[in-house]
Amino acid sequence: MTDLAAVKRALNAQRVETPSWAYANSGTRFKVFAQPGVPRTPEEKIADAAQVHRFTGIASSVALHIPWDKVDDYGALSRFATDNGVEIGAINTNVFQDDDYKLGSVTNPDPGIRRKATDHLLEAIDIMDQTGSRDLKLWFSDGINYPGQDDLRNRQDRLAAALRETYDRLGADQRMLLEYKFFEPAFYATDVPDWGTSYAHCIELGDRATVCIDTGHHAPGTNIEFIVTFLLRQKKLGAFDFNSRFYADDDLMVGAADPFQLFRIMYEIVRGEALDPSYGIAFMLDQCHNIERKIPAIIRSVMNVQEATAKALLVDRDALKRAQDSGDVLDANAVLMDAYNTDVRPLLASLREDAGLDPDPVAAYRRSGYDEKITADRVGGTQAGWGA
Ligand code: PSV
Ligand code: MN
Repeated sequence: MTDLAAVKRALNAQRVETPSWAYANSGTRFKVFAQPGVPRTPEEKIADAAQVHRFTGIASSVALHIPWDKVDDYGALSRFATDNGVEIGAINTNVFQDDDYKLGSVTNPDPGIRRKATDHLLEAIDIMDQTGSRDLKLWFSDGINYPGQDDLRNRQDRLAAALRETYDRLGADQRMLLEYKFFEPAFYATDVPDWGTSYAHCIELGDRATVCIDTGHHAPGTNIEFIVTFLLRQKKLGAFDFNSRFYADDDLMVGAADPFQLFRIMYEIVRGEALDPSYGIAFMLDQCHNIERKIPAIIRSVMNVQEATAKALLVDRDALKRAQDSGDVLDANAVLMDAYNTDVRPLLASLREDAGLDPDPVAAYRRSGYDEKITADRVGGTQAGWGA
């Protein structure tokens, strides 16, 4: 029997972090479609993130990407966020958009370029000090396109040296999240291609280095929930970048392509007792809304995570264990599927009502007039974009 009161408590405590760049214009390499009302400044991105929190009640922090969100006064930016009811979350670094990084950033054969890249990572820690952020998120586009282009093993040594210097600069309450991705932009070999590589570097670094799983960064068919449960067992899972994909790193709304996979991931989180924010996992979104309105899409994404979580919490774990222990394959699978096939929308609607929220966050956002207001107000200036 599932304890419904405990399920509700867990859902109320759940938090999802939204990414500043998802509020900006984005697209593919073929075309970026500009949308009316898109933020021009980091403050406007934070204001949009605050709307997602206002209607969902669980999106209380927003991740920044440096230099896309560079400002003169990060203390003031952090106060602006607090005044809007949200906090600054992870600081994402960017060592992939400078001409110098054509052959790599921290793994570049040129020591001068490696220095420049590492200095950027250290600068991001300064920003964490000023914003009170706990997490430094690292993703390296580093890799090579052709066999023989550079020495794979030397590149690992250069990576390890930069990570060590960065890790040693972290404060006692700060953490490093190392994200992996199997290809793109490098096509032959990527320097942090998979969870194993990230995990090995994190072990070498120390307790405060953990792996970030971006759900769009695996080869098709990869069993992501296995990675989740393995890393949890090793206490090395630090964060998610949630999104969904049909083909490559599509960055579509989480739960849109494969809600069953999201449920399986959240089940391993629940089974590992790792859902509560006190466990320390940052459940972040990393998405691009190229053709749909951004704020309601992000609200929908947060709801998709909530729905998958509610279903995972509804799994009758006693019944599941009994079936598993007795080797009843069909019953074990049925227990899991019963939870997955439960319509949790009424439960979440009533939870929102209890919290003083509208039961239908997307409809409430649409009625709020915010979309019309930003469309009318945000005229002139330069719209923020993924990469600007
Ligand atoms: C790389 O594809 C990535 O997932 C990293 O998290 C980047 O920082 C982010 O995308 C930018 O959108
Ligand atoms: Mn990511």
